[in-house]
Amino acid sequence: MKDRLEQIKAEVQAQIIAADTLEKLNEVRVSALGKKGALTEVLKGMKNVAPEERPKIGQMVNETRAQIEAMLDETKKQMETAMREAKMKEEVIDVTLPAKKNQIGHRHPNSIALEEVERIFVGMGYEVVEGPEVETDYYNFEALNIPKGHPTRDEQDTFYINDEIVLRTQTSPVQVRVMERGKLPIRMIAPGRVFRSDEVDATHSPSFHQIEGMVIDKHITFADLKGTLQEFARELFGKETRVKFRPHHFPFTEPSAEVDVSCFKCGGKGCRFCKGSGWIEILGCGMVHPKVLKMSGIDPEVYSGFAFGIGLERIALLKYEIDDMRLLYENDIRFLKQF
Ligand code: 2U9
Repeated sequence: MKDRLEQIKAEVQAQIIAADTLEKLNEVRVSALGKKGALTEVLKGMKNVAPEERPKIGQMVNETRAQIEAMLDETKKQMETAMREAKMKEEVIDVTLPAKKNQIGHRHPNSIALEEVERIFVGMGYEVVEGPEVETDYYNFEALNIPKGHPTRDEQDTFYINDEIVLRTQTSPVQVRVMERGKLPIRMIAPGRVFRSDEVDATHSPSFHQIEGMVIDKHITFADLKGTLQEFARELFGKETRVKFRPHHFPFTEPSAEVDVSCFKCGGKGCRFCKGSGWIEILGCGMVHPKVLKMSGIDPEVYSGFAFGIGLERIALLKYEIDDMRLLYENDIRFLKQF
């Protein structure tokens, strides 16, 4: 019996040495001392031992159990100490190392330009309204006097979800929705992302941003439009800025115009920036077409209004003298940090 106990002790000791994790050590404890363990087997065999031998054998089993428990406890303690030391070593902080610099983001030139434009119009009493980027054909085209087959549908070719659902080509649908609400007068700007199926180059992108504006009230005239945009241009490009309205055509406004500002680099004398002309084109505008008013439930005999559209990227490129629109979409922090 003594030999058997010595044998068990040796086997368990070997298992303890082989155990390299706390989990494995615990498995050794269970297999050695548990209900189905080797020592319990020995105790179960006591019934075959002569009664006078039993106390002695019982004592030997208890001693072996105590020795095994001591080995297990000692090994567990050593393992825990080793693990703690390894963790401390791993997590050691070298206070002499230079601190990591926090990378702070930067506002995008588009955002800076948009905030500037919003500030100017909010200062004139305009409301900022947003709307969906995925629109129906009706709101994006029909309600703006661009029926199916109209040539403007080619210029503003877009991405079709299906025959009736499109990615908006302009933010004008936002104005249509506001007009339909029927609450007049209206004085609003609608900034947001728009889409056109254009190839990417230095001045085009299939996704860009616009800020459109609209005023509708009784007795609104082209003079109101001129005064408003003149004031806007002065605020954005400087007090000396002059504006020039060139006749143009849009299906949703009549009459329509494109607006140039005097070059803020040379004051209008002509330089490389304005390609020698002294003028820079910044936006399109016009009086809201009576058909457009009528379609959204506004009586053109009583109310009139003006509207304008500005390409946000164009403003950002001009203001910050960036010569390639693609830079605005690359999110290179070295570029963005300059503004
Ligand atoms: C309604 C009625 C009229 C919005 C307008 C323009 C002129 C215009 C261009 C500017 C640069 C588009 O991003 S761009 O290429 N836009 O020239 N937009 S008038 O007129 C409206 C809008 C809504 C109900």
